[in-house]
Amino acid sequence: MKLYHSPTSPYVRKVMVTLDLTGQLGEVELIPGSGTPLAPNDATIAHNPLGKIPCLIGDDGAAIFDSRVICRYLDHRAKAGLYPAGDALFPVLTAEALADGIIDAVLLTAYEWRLRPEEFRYQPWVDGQTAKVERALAALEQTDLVLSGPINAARIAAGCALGYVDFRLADLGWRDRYPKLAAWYAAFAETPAMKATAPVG
Ligand SMILES: N[C@@H](CCC(=O)N[C@@H](CS)C(=O)NCC(=O)O)C(=O)O
Repeated sequence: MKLYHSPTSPYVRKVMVTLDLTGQLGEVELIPGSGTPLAPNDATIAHNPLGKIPCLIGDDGAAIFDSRVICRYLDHRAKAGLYPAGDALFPVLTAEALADGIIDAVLLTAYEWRLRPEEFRYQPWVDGQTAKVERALAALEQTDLVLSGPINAARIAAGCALGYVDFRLADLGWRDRYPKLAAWYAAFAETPAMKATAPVG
C-alpha cells in the first residue's frame, strides 16, 4: 500500500495510529502529499480530486480517501475490531465523527491565520469554530466509549483531535474544564503509536 502523507496532518495521524495498532505499519510506503487549497499537491490530486490527505492506495491499486474510510478499510483488512459489529458500530462512528469535527474546526481556524491575508480575516467566524471545539470537547468528556473499555476507532480519532488542539490552539486551556478527558488523554498520548506520530513544527 501507499499513503499520501504529512507528519503534521491529524487525519493522517489517525491512519498512522491505526496502521500501527493493527500491525500493518510495515506494509505501507509513505509519500509526501501535503498541500492547501491555495497550493494543491499534484501528486495527491492525481489520486484524490479533492487534493486532500490522507489518501491510501490499497491492495488493488485503487485510491481510498477520507481518514474515516481509510481507517475502516485498514480495520477490515486486519480484522482488528476497531469498528464493532452490529448496533454497537453507530455510536463508534458518531464519536469518530465528533472527534473529526474538532479537527475540522481547528484546521479551518489554522487556515484562517496561515492562508488568509490579514485584511480578510473575520474574527466572529474564528470564534464560531472555537465554539464548535468547546462544545465537542464537552461532549467527549461524557463519551464513555472514548474514555474506557476496548480500543476503538473513535478513541484513536479523539486522541488525534486532542493532539491537534494542543498543536494549533495551545492556549485553549481545555484540561481544567474537561478533567476526565484530560486524565484519559494523558495516558493515551504516552502510548507508542501516539508518541511515534506526535506533530512537530
Ligand atoms: N475529511 C478528510 C479531511 C482531510 C483534510 O482536510 N486534510 C488536509 C490536511 S490536514 C488537507 O489535505 N488539506 C488540503 C486541502 O484542503 O486542499 C479526512 O478525514 O481525511
